[in-house]
Order: sequence, then C-alpha cells, then structure tokens
Amino acid sequence: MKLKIGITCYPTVGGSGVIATELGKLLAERGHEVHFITTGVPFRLEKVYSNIFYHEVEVNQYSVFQYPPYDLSLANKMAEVAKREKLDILHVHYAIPHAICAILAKQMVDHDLKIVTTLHGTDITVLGYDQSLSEMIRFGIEKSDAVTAVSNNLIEQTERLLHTEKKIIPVYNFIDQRHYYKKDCRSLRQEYKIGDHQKVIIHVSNFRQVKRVPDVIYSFAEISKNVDAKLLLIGDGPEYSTVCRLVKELQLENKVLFLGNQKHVAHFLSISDLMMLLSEKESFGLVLLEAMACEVPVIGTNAGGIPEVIVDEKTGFLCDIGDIEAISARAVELLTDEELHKKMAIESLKRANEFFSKDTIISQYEDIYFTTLHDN
Ligand code: GMT
Repeated sequence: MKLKIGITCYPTVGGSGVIATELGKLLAERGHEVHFITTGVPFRLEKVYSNIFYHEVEVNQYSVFQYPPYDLSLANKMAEVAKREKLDILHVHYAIPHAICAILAKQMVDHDLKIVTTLHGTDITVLGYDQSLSEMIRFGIEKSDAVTAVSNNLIEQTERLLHTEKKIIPVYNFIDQRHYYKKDCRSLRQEYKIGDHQKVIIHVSNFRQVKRVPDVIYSFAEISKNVDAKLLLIGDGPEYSTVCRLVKELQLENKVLFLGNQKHVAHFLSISDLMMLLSEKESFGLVLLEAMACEVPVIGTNAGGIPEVIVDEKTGFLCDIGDIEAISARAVELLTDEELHKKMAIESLKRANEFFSKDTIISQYEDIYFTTLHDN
C-alpha cells in the first residue's frame, strides 16, 4: 500500500532537517507520495521527484501581530494540504512547535489524519528544562499517534524530564551510502595546501555552545605538538568568533581552516583521518555517522546518544566531556598507529552499514506508519 505523507521540519542545514529530507526522498523512492510542508525548500532536496511536492508556509507580518505567527500559519497550511491531498500521515520533526501545529491541524480536517512525531534532541534536552514550554512539549508527545526518538538516551531523558507515558520508539538516524562513502578527493588536499604527510582532523557543527568547539581547538593544540596536522572546521554559528579568537591566541592560524557551511561534506570527510565531536549534549550526532560511512574513525564525548553511535576502542574513542588530556592522547594514538587507524576505519564503515543503513531505518519508519494507520 502506498501512502500520502506530509513532512514538516526546519528546512535548514541541521541534522533534523537533513534526516527529514532524506527520509522524504527515500519514501518517494519506495513509491509513497511525499508532501513537504516547510518555510523553504529543504536544502538537500536537489533532484526532481515526480511524487515529491513542496508546500511553502508563508509567515506574514501584519501590524496586528506583535510577533510573526509561524505556528499558526504552519497549522493552517498543514490542514489545507492534508484536506486537499488526503494525507494519511503527518510526520513532524520536533515536538515543539511542529507536533503542536500538527495536533491543531488534525482538528481542522474531517478525515483521520495520523501524527508521527520524531524527537531530535534540542526540543527535549534544552527546551524540556524550560517550565514555560515543558507542559506543551509533553502535550505534543502524548497527543501524537506515534512518537520516535533518534536514540535510547533521548527516550530516557524525555521520560525523566517530562514524565511522559507515551511509548517512544527508538529509530536511529541513517546514512545514504550512495552519497556518503570515501571518495577520491586527493586534489582537494592540494587546493587547501595540505601536505601529503599531514594528518587531517575534522569537526562539523553549528558552533552552538553545547558543541564545545573550544575543546576541539584546545585538543588540536595538544595534538599538533606531536603530530603534523591540519584542522578543518565546517559550519557556522554563535561561537564562531570566539573560536576564531582562540585559534589566533594559540597561534594556530596556519593549521586551522575555517570552511564555513559546506554542501559536500563527504568530500571533506574523504580527506580526513579523524573526526572530533566533543559536545556536552548530543542526542545522536549525525556527523559522526557521516564520518564513519566515509571510513573516518571518530572521537566523541560520553554525552547523550553518542555512545550509541561510537563503539569505544573499536570505531573510535569515547572520552569524558572536557577531558582535553584524554582526548588529545587518544587522537595522537590513532593518528600515529597506522594499523589501529586502518582497523578502526574498517570497523566504522562496517558499523555504519550494519546498524544505520537507509534501508533498515526507512523500513522501520514505514512499519510505524502502517501500524499507526491500523491502530484505532
Ligand atoms: O545539533 C544541533 O544543534 C542541530 C540539531 C537539529 O535540530 O538538527 O541536531 C539534533 O538532531 C540531529 C538529527 O537527529 C542529531 O544528530 C543531533 O545530535 C541533535 N543535536 C543535539 O542533540 C544537540
């Protein structure tokens, strides 16, 4: 049976937007009809698919409103599209505000529209602590027809923080191996003036405080005392200028490359020897998985869902948050022991394919849709 599925996410560069868009594309490849209901065309939606439709949510600023009513415009658009297209499912990414908008839209349509909500992290681990929002997040979860979360740790945190009773199903993030694999990008090394003998460390994030990018810089400063290496920083965000200042202060300017937001991250991963993600909160860490699929071992912190992605001492290393000494020691070990590096690169790829492949995860989402439609 083919379904009509509406998808709402933030259509920007974040991991939740990437997962929602890739999911829509893969569902369309399986013959379902997919309707993106978002404020902009999802940035990963490059190709034309005859069964993918995009419905723009326009948020108008009228003088009667003190603030632009995104949530109301979205709910209205969801209801309009669901009615006209006879959607079976609205799959929303983020409990707040998207699940709330979907619940409102559901009440505006005449047929039995089902709501599937995926929790990605920030809605729980940051907003869940905010008493002015927590009741609303709980409501969004309880009133969804099905709820998924991207790691077991996120489920535990949601239940602990919000005292939810709803069964939350773990569905890990996934990787499309057709795009994420180790490519031959040797010329990129030359373009960025990276010597043949130099090791490359990469960090990808939105430079928010939770990512602890300064820890990446402090660790790199230690690593580069022992290993001739370059650090690639991909992404942009609030901590960017603090990080630039730190790099200058530590006199690492000619070893650290600030690359800003990049579309073709797999190319940069393909020239990297190590990825570091040293966050204090991270429900999954999609970039770790992207690195593993490109045969890049990873060092991550013992935070959130990261230990569900990295197998310590097998696909990389897990270290305590802020433990610069351990992080840099592990990195040096990995970068100077060729055999260990090779073993971890192979294990990383194997794990990405075995546990996080697109086919397995898309089937899990499909099962959830069908079960939800048949429960009543
Ligand atoms: O990492 C971010 O700040 C972006 C955020 C998002 O909304 O895209 O990422 C969250 O969702 C990703 C996809 O499920 C996860 O891989 C990230 O770990 C998660 N971020 C946090 O939990 C901080």
